Amino acid sequence: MVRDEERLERFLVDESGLGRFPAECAVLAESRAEVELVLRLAQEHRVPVTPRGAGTGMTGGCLPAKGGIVLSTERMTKIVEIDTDDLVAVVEPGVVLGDFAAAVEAAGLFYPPDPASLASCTLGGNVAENAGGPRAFKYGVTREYVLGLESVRMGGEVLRCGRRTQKGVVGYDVTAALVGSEGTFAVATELTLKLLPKPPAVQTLLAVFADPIAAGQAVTRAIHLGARPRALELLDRATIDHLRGRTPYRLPDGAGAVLLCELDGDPEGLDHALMRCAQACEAAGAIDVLIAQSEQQRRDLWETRRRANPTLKELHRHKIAEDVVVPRGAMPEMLRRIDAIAAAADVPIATYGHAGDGNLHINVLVDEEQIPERAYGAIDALMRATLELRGSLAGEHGVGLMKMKYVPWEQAPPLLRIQRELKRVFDPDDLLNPGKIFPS
Ligand code: 2HG
Ligand code: ZN
Repeated sequence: MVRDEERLERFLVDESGLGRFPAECAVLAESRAEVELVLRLAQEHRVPVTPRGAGTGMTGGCLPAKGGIVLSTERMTKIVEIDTDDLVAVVEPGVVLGDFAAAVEAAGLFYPPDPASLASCTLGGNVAENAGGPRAFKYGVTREYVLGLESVRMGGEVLRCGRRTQKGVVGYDVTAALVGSEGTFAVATELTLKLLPKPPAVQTLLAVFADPIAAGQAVTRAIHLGARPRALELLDRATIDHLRGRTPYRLPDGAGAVLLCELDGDPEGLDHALMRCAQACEAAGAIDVLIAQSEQQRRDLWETRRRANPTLKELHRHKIAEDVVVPRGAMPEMLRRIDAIAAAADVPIATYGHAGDGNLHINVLVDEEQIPERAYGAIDALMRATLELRGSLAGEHGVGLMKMKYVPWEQAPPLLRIQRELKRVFDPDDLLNPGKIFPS
């Protein structure tokens, strides 16, 4: 248990920029038995508990909003098994995603979810937030890979749900409900994950555009041509300008937007598919299309993409990160509206993200000490535009504390009520990660 003020500090913050939330202590559980004990004692003494993975979350999901105990699973780092016949892995929640992906790859298999923080985020956190990432375009998000869970409810009861098989329809899909519940239902102590065979070959291209709207149109064209990239990532001019000179891959001067497109599959079909994507980009007005020439160049391109979030953060006092998702066809219109909103509110905005999914990370950048009212106004306008275009307010970063205000904008009272009732089924006294997702 950590009580010492200095050592406790890192358990009180995350990557949301919401600041520090005080708590009594952090418990670093090393086993399911310890998680059970904490949740039993906390229930008996009515102490709030906030579960936590690596703290890389972007919306405050792991911040101890009501104080009490932070329950970290970062020390539960066992990869219990990787079964190459069943295509299943069993892991503890504290395993770092990047370490897991490497172990899976060493066994000749593939685990697709790849949030940008993969070098430090944990699988437990990925499950709690239903993390996405660039490869979600072809392979889907974390939920698609969680076959079964062992978790502990507030009070200490162990709940096993799901299965080890690829299919199964017995009862309600409680596993799916736990994934993405942001640590408000139960604390996962063991995850049974689905694996895939490793794709034999991968190719990556970078298309350069005069503006992000043309890049958005290229996405639609590529899909119409039947191309099925595993990732289609967009960076707008503001993001590119921030990254220039700070990343391993030198992004082209004067680019108004770039699309990073990656395909995988059999080597024979891949060249053809790559050409189709290149043609779609050219037809949408690409100024240049560059194909990664080596594994090193491919890695540099991805490292450059993954630096978008940390670089914008380093260079501005505040970075208010939105994570909206719109239907794919509405993306060019959403990009137009982002420009209009930035101009009207007179705030700089940098946009990048998972264009193939219509999932845009829109970052309002503020250098003043106090975030001005017009920045909040711009966020409200972005949320309104998203809903008008039949989108959703959060694509992959969760609601946590940060987007709570907007949940009733998207969801009607009957849906909100049934979700509150569901929360009470798992945690009747509202002690597990209280004060999250739904405004009181
Ligand atoms: C991204 O697309 C991510 O860069 C940033 O959504 C957040 O990986 C993360 O934790
Ligand atoms: Zn993302």
